[in-house]
Amino acid sequence: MTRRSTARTTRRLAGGVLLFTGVLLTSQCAPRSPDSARANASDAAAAAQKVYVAPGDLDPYYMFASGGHSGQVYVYGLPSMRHITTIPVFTPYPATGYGFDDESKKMLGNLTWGDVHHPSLSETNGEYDGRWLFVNEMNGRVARIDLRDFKTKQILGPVPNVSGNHGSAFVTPNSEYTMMASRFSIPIPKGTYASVDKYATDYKGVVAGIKIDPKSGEMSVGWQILTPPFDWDLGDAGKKASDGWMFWSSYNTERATGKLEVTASQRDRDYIAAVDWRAAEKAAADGKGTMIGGVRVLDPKAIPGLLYLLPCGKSPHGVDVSPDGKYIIGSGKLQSVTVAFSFDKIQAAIKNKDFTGDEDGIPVLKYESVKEAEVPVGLGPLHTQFGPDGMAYTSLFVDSAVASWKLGQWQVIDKIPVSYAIGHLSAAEGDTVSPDGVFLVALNKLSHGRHLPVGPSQPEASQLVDISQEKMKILTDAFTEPEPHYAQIIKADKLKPVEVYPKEENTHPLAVWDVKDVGVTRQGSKVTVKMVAVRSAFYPQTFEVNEGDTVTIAITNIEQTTDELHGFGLLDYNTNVVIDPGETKTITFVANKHGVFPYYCTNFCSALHQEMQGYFTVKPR
Ligand code: CUK
Ligand code: CUA
Repeated sequence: MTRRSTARTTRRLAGGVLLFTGVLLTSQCAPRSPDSARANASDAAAAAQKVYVAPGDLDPYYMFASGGHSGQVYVYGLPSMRHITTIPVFTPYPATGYGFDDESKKMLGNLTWGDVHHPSLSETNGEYDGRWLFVNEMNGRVARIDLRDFKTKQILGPVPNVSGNHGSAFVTPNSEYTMMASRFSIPIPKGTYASVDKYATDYKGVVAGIKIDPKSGEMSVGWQILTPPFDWDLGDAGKKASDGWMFWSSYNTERATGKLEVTASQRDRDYIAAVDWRAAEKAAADGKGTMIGGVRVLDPKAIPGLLYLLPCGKSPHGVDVSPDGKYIIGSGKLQSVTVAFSFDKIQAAIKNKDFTGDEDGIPVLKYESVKEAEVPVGLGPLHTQFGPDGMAYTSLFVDSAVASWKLGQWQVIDKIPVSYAIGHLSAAEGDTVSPDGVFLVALNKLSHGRHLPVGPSQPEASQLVDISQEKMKILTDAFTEPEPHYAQIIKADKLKPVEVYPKEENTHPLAVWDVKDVGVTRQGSKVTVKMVAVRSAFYPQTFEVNEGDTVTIAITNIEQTTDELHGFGLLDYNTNVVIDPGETKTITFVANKHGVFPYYCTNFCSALHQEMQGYFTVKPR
């Protein structure tokens, strides 16, 4: 049924494209308003047709959007732009009990916030394979979400030596690595003191490869490369022609401190780092480098061939590799062009030692030798995404617009204003080796009153753009919690999430599947409660401990029916977990106050959901 409705939606969309073309032709002589909200009625009808997903139909795409400093990932359907679910990653989320049960609490550690920037879907041969979603976070962490159940399964870090992990979590074309880089240089290892006056010499940057296990997706710290104290910004993995390389943009190559908006904007060009990650992998495997903070750190001065610098003007932000891997697009946010570097030319320059100098022993390639073209996209270019047939789309922060252009022709084809102040943009399968085109989402930084007023704390705006025609067109607005940085859009039929956890897969040592097996056991002051949740009761319905006991409650939801979730809210003990069908979750706490504490099901589950309750009694010492 799922597949049929997806096919139906896709067909209907194709119809919408035809209708849209007709409207374009007939509306050409009408005066064009820059504000799509005031577009004429037929334009609006055509746009509505393209985003409408009828009741019961399914969107043909998922969009995974970063939740910025909310620490979460938001899941949207495209083109409807409906928010479908939230995946808690770095922040507790009572709606699903994340951060309350023992396992997720342990994953979060001492940090209850994270700043998510770049979701990165796992890839096979440069195509999204629908297995995992990796997301980075500024406190030096990367998380893995399993797309089989849309749950966070691993949080790696804080990784030693990496301070402000922004240039992450871009994965390589066969998910060999997810990338990491330090936005803020510090003296390493962490904990080392050096006065800020010593910034240029004693502070260090790091770019790193985090190894991904090809079977399990489990991440482990791979290798790190020591760099001068530049601020590493964005990254992207090489693919096809440039497979085996990683790229990161930088700013503050001035190595300045103080008011960076002035001090770090002095040079005409900063750098893009080009890293031969297979060489780094080999050097690490050969035991080169030194252990710093428990990680193998490679010094590019001592190990030539690891790292080269491409000059890129000015204070570049995004660096994006074209679908064929032949071009590396660097966008200098303080200029009006985006630069395409040729991977072939980079290789030739390396071979011919076509260098203009070095930075702490790292060769700087000659700009004129590696540059393929400068594309006059407009003011404040940030990020580039790709469509089929060499189409490229660059976000323009200062212009508040998206420019489309073509690889190889290096000419702007169209430009569309967005509302307002665009950061990233995301195109359907837009950084795979075979982008879909069709849709692009502008992830704007300011919503600027385009929604019902909600007070000073305003959401951000995302706008769906039709890129199926040469002339781009805004179709609809949607809003998101702060702060959408990057997002990725994947064909919906690549994901086949489970709807219940099959009973036979539940290997939790405290799971019980029969109400006969529930009960309370005690070992000294440690109490273990094995509990079952099933419509519409908890078993046991009451249990008792002594004040001061350490209590572990293991709750198994023995339902095998779709959507039959149960919650366990325990009053006065700051506890709410939600247990999915077939899942076992544990909560451990000290019963540090005596009295009678009701617990109840927080997730509406049946007509008798309200009756699903019990009492936890704590006898005074
Ligand atoms: S960054 Cu936010 S607009 Cu963190 Cu990828 Cu460019
Ligand atoms: Cu179980 Cu409500």
